[in-house]
Amino acid sequence: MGLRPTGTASLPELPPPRIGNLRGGPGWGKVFYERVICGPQPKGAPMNRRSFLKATGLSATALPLARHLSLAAGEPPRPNILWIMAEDICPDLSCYGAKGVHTPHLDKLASEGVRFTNAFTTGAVCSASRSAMITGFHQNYIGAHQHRTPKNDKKPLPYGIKPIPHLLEEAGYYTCLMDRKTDCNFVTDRPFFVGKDWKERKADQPFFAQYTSHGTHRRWNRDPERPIDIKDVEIPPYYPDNDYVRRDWTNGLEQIQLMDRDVGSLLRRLDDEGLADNTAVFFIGDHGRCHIRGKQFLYDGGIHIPMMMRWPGTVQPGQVSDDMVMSIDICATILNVAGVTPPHELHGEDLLRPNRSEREYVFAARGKMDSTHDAMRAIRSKDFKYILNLMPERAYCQLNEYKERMYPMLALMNVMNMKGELTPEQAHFMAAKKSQEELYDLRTDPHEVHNVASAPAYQDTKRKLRAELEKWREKIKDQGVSDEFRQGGWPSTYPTRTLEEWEAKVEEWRAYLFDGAPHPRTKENIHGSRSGP
Ligand SMILES: [Ca+2]
Repeated sequence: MGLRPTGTASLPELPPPRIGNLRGGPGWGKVFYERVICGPQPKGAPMNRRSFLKATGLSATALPLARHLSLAAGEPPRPNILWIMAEDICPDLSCYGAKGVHTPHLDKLASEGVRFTNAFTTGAVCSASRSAMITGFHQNYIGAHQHRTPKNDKKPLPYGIKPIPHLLEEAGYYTCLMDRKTDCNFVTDRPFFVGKDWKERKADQPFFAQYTSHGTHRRWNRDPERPIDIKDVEIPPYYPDNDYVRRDWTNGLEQIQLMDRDVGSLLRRLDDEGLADNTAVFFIGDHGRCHIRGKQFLYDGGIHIPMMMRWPGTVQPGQVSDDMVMSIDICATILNVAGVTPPHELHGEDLLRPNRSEREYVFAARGKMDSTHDAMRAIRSKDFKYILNLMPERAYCQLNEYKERMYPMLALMNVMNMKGELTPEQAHFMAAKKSQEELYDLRTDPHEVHNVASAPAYQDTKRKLRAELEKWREKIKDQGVSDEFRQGGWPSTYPTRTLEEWEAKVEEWRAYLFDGAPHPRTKENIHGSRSGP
């Protein structure tokens, strides 16, 4: 596929059903399995399904068949699965080394299993990322990449793909959504989940529960129990370092502390009910942080997430993995835990798979955000990030009502940019247009502020990454950008306000951040846009 910004709205032809077992494909190594999974089992540890099969000599490939059989006398129960998500969060937890924040419950969870330091979502906003995560497929492949697709425009999943709660339900699991959020850009013939709480399951029925801790989505609450001093946090260099920015940043970290306690309560319930030993727990962010240049964009602030997994008796505790993993890997892994084979091979990889090879690249895409039209694609290795801007003619900070209503830093950075007070690294994101290509050398530029796409020394690297990105775009049947999409959406006029208007917004935010004033209006109508979430 070339870089032509054209495409149609129709989905591609149906691919052939996958034949055979998910675990049988080529290209897998044994690195992860040996290093992270299946460490020595503690003496006297409870035997779960996997260790039972291991002990009895059954191969892992026996798992999918076993789901059709009734449990024999003495066979251990199938593991429960608890998938915990936090909204809008990068790895800003103390176990990841984030400054100022204290997250003992998630730190403990990480210490009891494996913590991934290079985990990324495939999208940078709720519905696109969650559509991918609940199916195991990149969101563009399933036509679910536009946030938010209007209700009447949502289509069923193509190719016979099913959301994983349906696959687990069909395998006998009790599935429950313990909050109210699924937020996907497709429709299904029945709700994703059967119930609301694992306590409603039948006796001896395993459960698959999903819970999102929503507080980390703006607006944030302060943490009176453990307030954080703004002097104790670390501000990325792409933001101005002043008290206004530090206060906003710190408020986000205090909300993360509240989320940590929320997750701690849920984990304590597993303990109290005697379920922890036979429950695989996943914790993940649904995409990056809700700050300017984070959520909605493909820099690490938008796609780098915390991710951890605990499964007593199977996943060795105290592990830290720097493997390149994606949020959609959780789907394949959960299906493995449950012993379920999906009808088509997922884009995500089963992290528990023996002989799994280490992935070199992860990929992400950005499409419509509410009614803000833009399109980006990204490939990331441990050393480099390449971003292809399919609509470089639009500003990064073109109108998006959500950001205008919710991000104090957007107002401040607009003012500082108009006054020429930003550093070049900070001003980059406030430009009226984008470069078509962005390349960052993460070895020397982990904050992605020095675009080296035009530097002679990086041309070979850029060509290689661009070629790999194009291969991926073909794989996901990327439809690119249609002329209609390019011209549509909210007004692309930039800047979105005058200096005086932005200065007035800064004062509103300053009163909110420092003086306890109410949150600025959240329903204002900007340039004729409609209010969107
Ligand atoms: Ca979210």
